[in-house]
Amino acid sequence: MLFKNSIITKNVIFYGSLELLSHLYFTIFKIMKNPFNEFYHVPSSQELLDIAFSRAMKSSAKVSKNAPIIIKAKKKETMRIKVAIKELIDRILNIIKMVPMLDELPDFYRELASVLLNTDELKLTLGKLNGILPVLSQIEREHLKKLNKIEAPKEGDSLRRSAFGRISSIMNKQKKNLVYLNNIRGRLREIPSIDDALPCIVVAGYPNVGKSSIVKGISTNKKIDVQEYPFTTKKLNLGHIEIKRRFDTIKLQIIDSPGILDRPMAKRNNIELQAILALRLISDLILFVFDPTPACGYSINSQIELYYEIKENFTKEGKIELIIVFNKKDLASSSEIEYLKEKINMREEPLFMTNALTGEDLIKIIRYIEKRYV
Ligand SMILES: Nc1nc2c(ncn2[C@@H]2O[C@H](COP(=O)(O)OP(=O)(O)OP(=O)(O)O)[C@@H](O)[C@H]2O)c(=O)[nH]1
Ligand SMILES: [Mg+2]
Repeated sequence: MLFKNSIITKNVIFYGSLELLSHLYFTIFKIMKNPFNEFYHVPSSQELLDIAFSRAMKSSAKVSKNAPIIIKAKKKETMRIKVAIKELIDRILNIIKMVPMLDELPDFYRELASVLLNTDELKLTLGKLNGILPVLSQIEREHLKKLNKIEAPKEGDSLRRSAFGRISSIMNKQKKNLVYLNNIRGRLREIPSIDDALPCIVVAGYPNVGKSSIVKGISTNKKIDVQEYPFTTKKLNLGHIEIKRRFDTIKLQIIDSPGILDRPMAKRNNIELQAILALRLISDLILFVFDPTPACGYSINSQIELYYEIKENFTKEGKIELIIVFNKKDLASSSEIEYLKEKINMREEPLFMTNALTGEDLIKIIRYIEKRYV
């Protein structure tokens, strides 16, 4: 039966002999569209039951007018049971198919998914959902067999009721699984669609230093949330910078990432790990933001440690440029600035001192980026 191995079947469709499909698959994911974009709303078990039963009750069997009443009853109830079960099986299969195969996704999406959710739990949930399909078929077979032997129309009615009862109890046991899928859907769909063909700037740093204010100020994304407390940004926000040239326009991607604390990787939470993933897997240029003042609530020495960690681990031995921004220049004293400069060995490198609150000097970052990419 097809659905018995529906998860596996899906694999075969993508990776089997259907070369055209797999080609299409890789073409789509080469530009790294969020593969969860087509993970649509997952209905609740009650919604699924309501649809299935209402379609079943509206269905009509083809039966001649003159047929004996018992034949009419058999056909009518057979049709109702068949329609209800088919409706449920089709919809459950659709739900399973909507969830991309995590193991086959591009690194960025696969790793981000495993940060955002427990992938074993997801696989288990899909397995459980898949597991009820043969049970539903079994209910259909059993009841159709019994329907064949009825001697009065009333018996047909009660057989159908008994089938619907069993279907309901099976579906109700899936309540939690369906709710779970709908919840993770919300998280996964928030992952930005990164275009692999466009450069990607990742803005990183300690929490509350002004990363979001900077991205909001220099990109097209004006919806980014800025607040006075740390860890306001809990996910990756994508914005764009458009550079007009004489005959065309270049589009760059810029990612506002959550704050990262200076601590061992194993201790970092799922919010920080999203920023680490963006730095490791999609950055072409890193904008490291410092707050040289105590305003962000974290010590400058911790920020310096983080800076060195990022420089050592995510610049691919200098292949990825790291730009330094000293934000909150309106609050910073000259001794704070000098201390920071000395600690990070600032000599020739471009240094941007900004006030992202007013937008002052953000234009200098834009000019630098323009020069670099034009
Ligand atoms: N005085 C001053 N305040 C700033 C400046 N830039 C940002 N802020 C303020 O600092 C606070 C934090 O700004 P955000 O842009 O949310 O900082 P963030 O680094 O994105 O913070 P998280 O998302 O929590 O990591 C907000 O209250 C901003 O208004 C600046 O240049 N000067
Ligand atoms: Mg932020």
